[in-house]
Amino acid sequence: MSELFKNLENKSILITGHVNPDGDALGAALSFKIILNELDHDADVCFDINVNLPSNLNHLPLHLITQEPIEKYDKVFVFDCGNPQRLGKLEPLANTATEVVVVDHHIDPSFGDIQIIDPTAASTTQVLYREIKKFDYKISRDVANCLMTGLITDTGRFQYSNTDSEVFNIAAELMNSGAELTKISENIYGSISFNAMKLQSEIIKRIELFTEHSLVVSYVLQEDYKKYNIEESELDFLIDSVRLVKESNIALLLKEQSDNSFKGSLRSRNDIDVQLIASEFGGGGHKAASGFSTTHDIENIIDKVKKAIESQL
Ligand SMILES: [Mn+2]
Repeated sequence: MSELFKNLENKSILITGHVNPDGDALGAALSFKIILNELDHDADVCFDINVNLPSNLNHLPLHLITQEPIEKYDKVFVFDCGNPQRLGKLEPLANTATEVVVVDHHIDPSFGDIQIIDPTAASTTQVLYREIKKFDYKISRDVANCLMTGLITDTGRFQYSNTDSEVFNIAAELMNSGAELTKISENIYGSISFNAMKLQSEIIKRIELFTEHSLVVSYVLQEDYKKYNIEESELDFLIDSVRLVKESNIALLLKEQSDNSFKGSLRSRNDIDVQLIASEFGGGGHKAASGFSTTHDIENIIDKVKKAIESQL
């Protein structure tokens, strides 16, 4: 039996993950919630969500998310989050819990009484899937769809370098359990709003190529969100357009925040480790995909990123 399903009797349980959860954090947390419920255990799912969740994840059973957690839990399960600070306003609940279980695929999570971690796994839902397979449990369509969502989003629909044969084997098993691959992919990648499309054309016009560093950069400003009446969370797909540029191996997309700081998304398609670049700004993630926040201006950020690239050449 997996550690995940031990000692749950009569315990108050919280399931959570990083702030503003993505498809992997949500997919893992919601599938775990459904499984616990099926096993007759009550559990709250709650995140620190300070922007609206992107509509391309609304195929997930988001109604299972609790708006307000209780004051204290016996057990806290944390998915897709290697650092307690990334729990945001839910961090105190992890600190006061009797036991914290971390399931993750980031490198060296800095907390958790029990850690179920594989930094080589493509997604947290992959790590969770392995644990589920350790006992006799029939995965329902709802659980399969949640797990598949994490797998699809964290592998860039089975295209990033973290996609290996195990990922395909799990995806095949999830389809046997009823996962709706086409429906999920269509919602996540196949449909964006008209305004998002128009804004994308501006972002593409702004692209700059720095040949020497094999770097491509673009940015979104606060005024863009106003002009196109669109929320930042609806623009997660933009980095995938920016990274298409053939002449570059590293892509950077900067998004201005309401306090005029910037959030940066980095992608790499060669040996350059963008997690190292993000860490220069106190950010993190994975070798091929990382992110950070900074108060530097665009010019300074680009300079810093170039230097970080040089140090890896
Ligand atoms: Mn993940």
